[in-house]
Formats: sequence, structure tokens, C-alpha cells
Amino acid sequence: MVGEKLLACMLVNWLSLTLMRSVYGQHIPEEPCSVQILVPGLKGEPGEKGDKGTPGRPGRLGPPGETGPPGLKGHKGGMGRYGKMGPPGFKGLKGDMGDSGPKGLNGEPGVPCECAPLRKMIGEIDIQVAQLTNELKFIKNDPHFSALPSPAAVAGIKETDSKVYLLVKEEKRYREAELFCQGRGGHLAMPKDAASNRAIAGYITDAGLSRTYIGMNDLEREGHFVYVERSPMTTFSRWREGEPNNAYDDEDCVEMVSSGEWVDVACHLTMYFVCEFDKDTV
Ligand SMILES: [Ca+2]
Ligand SMILES: [Ca+2]
Repeated sequence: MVGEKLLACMLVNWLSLTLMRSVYGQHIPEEPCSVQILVPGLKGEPGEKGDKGTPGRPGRLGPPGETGPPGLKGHKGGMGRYGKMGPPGFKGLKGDMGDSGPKGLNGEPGVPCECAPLRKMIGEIDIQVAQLTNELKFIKNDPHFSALPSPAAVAGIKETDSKVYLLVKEEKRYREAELFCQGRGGHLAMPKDAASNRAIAGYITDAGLSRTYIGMNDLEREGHFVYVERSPMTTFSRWREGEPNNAYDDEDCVEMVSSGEWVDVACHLTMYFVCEFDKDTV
């Protein structure tokens, strides 16, 4: 800008001088240009030292230093944390058997057996089987049914007004025969009057048998016969002549022969037997 202004001023002066010289000759004085020309001055004396400035900004991160020489070995550190659980090991050998434990507490008392109704039911079923067997006998007379199986072990029944008799065609000892009858809610037959004795005897005869156990014995006191249900003998008896004789000192049980007479025999003999049941419980 200053240069342009100076150049313009010099051009004006040159034009004016040239014009004036051509008009008035060489007598025209030169006039100083009014435009100031700015020129830098000389370098001054150095100033006094200023105050210390504020700290500069942190420089950029330098490159990593070189690895230093090895230092002295430090102290051993504390135990580290537990690591993760490892895989399970192999199964070990079986150990020795331990000592027996203390005795346990006593159990609750049991429920009383309700077997009586069941025994009664079994007795009823036996009687039904016996009745059916009787019916089968009639049917078997029909030649069309001759291929039917032989009669069941329980071979029919006999009845009096108060008793039902059941002939069991299984050979058993006296005690086992009585248990069989008890298991069905009855006892071995106990003839206590002529009518019942006749009924049992007829039963034996009809079955073609010669003897069966009946429910009497002198097991507890020799020569003192009682009924198997422990009731004493009444005035009624049908001992065969010469009986009871306790032969071989070994006859404590009683059989009935087909005539209806009684004979004392050894209890270990096995033979068929007759059970009796009270009608009001059958
Ligand atoms: Ca005897
Ligand atoms: Ca005898």
C-alpha cells in the first residue's frame, strides 16, 4: 500500500516536472512529495530480563526406555487365591464295614387280625363247593358228562337243624385236621346227641368210608375225654365195645366208624375227617 502510494506520488512528480520543463524551461524548483515514507529504525538495546513464565503444557509421551540392569531379588510373596476346582478323581476302594448302630425304637402295636370274617367266608365257599359237587354227581350220571373230573376233596355236606357237616377227603393227622376246620371257622365234628351222631355216621357210610376223625380227645388228661373245643363230654356217648382202651398207651384221639361208633386211636394216624359248623354262623 505504502509502495503503491509512493509509486503514484513519484509518477505525479515526474509528470509535473516534465510538463513544467517543457513550458518554462529548466527553472521550475522541485517540490517535496507530501507522502511519508515509513522505514524501520535501527535495532534497540536489549531489555531487562522478564519474569519467569508459567509452566508450559506437558510434552508428548516419550518412547519407552531401555530395560535396566537386573535388581536384587525381592521377598517371597503371600499365597495366591485358590484356583478353580479340578476334575473329579477316581473312585476309591470300598471301606471296612462299620459297627452296628444302636437298637431302634419299638414299633407301633399291630392291628388285631380280622380273620374271623375271612374264615367264615372260606367255610361258606367250601360249603358251596360241596353243594356244587353234589350236583355234579347227579350230572355225572348223565353219559354226556362222563368226562368230568373226579369229585373234589370236599365231598358234599350234611345238615342237621343246627349244624352243617363237611366231609374232607384229605388224609391228615388229628391236629392238622382240626386246624383245617378251624381255618374255615369250624371244628372237627362233635356229636353231642344221637341225631348229630347219626348224621355224621350216615355221611361216612354214604361216602363209602369206614372211618374218619371226629373232634374228641384225652390229650390233656389220660382217660378224660373232652370235645376238641374243650367242652366236657355230656351223658351222650357211642364208644364201641372195649373202647376207649388206650392201646399201646398211645390212643388219645377219636375216630368214628361207619356204624357211628367211636374208637380211640393214635393221633398221628392220617385219615379223612369231618368238620362241623354252627348254622347261625355259616
Ligand atoms: Ca388215651
Ligand atoms: Ca383204641
